[in-house]
Amino acid sequence: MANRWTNTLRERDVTPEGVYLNRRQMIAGAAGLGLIGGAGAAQAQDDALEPNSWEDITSYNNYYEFGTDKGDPARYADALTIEPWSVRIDGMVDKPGDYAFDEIMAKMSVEERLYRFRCVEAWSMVVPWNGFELADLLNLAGVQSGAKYVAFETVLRPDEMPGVRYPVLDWPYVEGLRLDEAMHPLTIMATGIYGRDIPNQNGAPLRLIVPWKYGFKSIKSVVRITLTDKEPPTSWNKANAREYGFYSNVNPEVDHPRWSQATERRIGGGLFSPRIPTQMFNGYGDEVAALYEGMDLTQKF
Ligand SMILES: Nc1nc2c(c(=O)[nH]1)N[C@H]1C(S)=C(S)[C@@H](COP(=O)(O)O)O[C@H]1N2
Ligand SMILES: [Mo]
Repeated sequence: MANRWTNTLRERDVTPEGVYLNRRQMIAGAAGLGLIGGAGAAQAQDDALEPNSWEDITSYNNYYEFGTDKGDPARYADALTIEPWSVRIDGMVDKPGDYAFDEIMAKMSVEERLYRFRCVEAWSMVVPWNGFELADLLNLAGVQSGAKYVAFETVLRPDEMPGVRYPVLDWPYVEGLRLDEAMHPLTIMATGIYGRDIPNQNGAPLRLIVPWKYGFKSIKSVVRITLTDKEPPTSWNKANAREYGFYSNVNPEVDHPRWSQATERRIGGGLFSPRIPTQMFNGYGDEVAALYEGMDLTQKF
């Protein structure tokens, strides 16, 4: 059960903007409401966690397969065919195979997670995701004892993705996590936002969300998940290893070689709103710092 982490969720945020909950995400809203007032309510909030508007979240995006302008994904991602969809889960699992999206959804319990989201470019948002814990999906496939890492891959469809004709990245977009990071209860596969199906520009029909890491770790439109015993290659690290490490935990003390990571610009705050301090592990240190005990985070960045 996920209610250990309800400190990330507040009642008034469950259905802001009066959005209609559709069937697929309905469970999410219900689960969310059921979880209110649990242990998390007592936990102090470091900030108000005001969610960004649907408009902000769905119009200011990074999804380079559709272009590098922040408006490109909203402009072009509708062309992506998301039905039917399946995720190949392979490598070191007991039950490798193609898992149909609808079958996955029938087995997973979707809930609302209100998370900070911090891009390595030093802007941020707060997003009310709907999703399920990645651990539940991995357990469905049966992780074998030798597995140490999880590799992820985004769909690659040149006919539907105008951005992939440019060699900005080595397509398909790939990402990876250490197994303990992937199994952490904060790590989810998001399938909705504000109780609605996740829009294509945000990574439909399902994308990874790792709230304590820079946004580029949260790979979109996942078609393959591979359990492995070797650290998998990741797109931004392949593009520039000096600037983007495998871990990419949000860390205000480790600057990007070309800019400071000490502060961030919260999207939606207006042109003259002050920058806000960036928090270690994006504010999730109580939950995740133990994963990195004894590691030098300036070297393993
Ligand atoms: N496949 C894929 N996943 C991706 C990206 C991308 O270009 N392609 N961009 C990443 C980056 S840099 C960020 S900040 C987030 C943006 O997510 P959002 O558009 O939902 O805010 O998606 C991440 N996942
Ligand atoms: Mo990003």
